Amino acid sequence: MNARPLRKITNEEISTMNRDGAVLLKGMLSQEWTDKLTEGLEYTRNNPDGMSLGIDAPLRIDQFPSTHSPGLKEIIDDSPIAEIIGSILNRFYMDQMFYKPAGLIPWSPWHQDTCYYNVEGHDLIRAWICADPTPRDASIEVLRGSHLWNVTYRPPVGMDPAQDPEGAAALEKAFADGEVLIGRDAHEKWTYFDSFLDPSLPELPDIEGARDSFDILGWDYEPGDVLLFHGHIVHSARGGVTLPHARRSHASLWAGPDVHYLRRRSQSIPDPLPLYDYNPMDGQLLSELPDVFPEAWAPG
Ligand SMILES: O=C(O)CCC(=O)C(=O)O
Repeated sequence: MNARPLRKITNEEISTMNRDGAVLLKGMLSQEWTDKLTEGLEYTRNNPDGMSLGIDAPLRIDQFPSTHSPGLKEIIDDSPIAEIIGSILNRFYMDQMFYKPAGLIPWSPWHQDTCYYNVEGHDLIRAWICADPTPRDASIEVLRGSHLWNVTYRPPVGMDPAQDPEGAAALEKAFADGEVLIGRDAHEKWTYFDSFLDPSLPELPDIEGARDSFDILGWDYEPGDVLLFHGHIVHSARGGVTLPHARRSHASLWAGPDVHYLRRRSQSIPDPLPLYDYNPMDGQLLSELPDVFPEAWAPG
């Protein structure tokens, strides 16, 4: 299948991405790639692993699905996504599936992605693609420009120290002792609830309660489009609407030159499995670990 996008990303789209922190690229992927995406997502849904959350629930989330779904691996390795991202950034970090069956579509709450991962840097971009037409009411919304806010918010997941002070104290100690809070074994069995709701991070404002006070961007999405958004941007996926078909999305995270490892107390998603062999140091660039994060695409 052709690894080239249907068209080139324009300079205006790159400027919009840099200014707003998100851009919807219309008509980038051929029908063959959308079919491959559907196949890959259905495979993931039918083959859950220890990190699958909400099997048969209205919101199913899988982590690193391309490590076991052949179709999604093709999407990461061979589809135009690498070139689209590569014209801006060039290392694949990880991917996720968000599967919402037909019927009442649940919300994915407002959050930033950076606080979930043991990485830091400005050159972090998410590519969100969907196998189904998705009206704005069920698709991603972002707070325009929030990728430039110099704040990391508390993720809306994890063990709350107010509920379990002893458990929290043990995690605080482990962190102070230099441990990675979510270990290698998480790749066998793990959910968001195994992470730590870091009390030192500020809570997100009540965005839904005061929508008019925020500059919110959203889009109607058609299969073949590629939504790019910055890893640090505040975003959510809307819900509460009824769709006659499923809303099956795949989000991959890509890193550029300044992205480095940073052990976080708020880590809510395991490190990529091969990274556990390297014991990376805080500040170590991902580009210094080319066996784990090879260049995904280069011009020419
Ligand atoms: O697709 C969704 O429902 C949520 C996606 C999301 O929040 C993300 O990719 O970070």
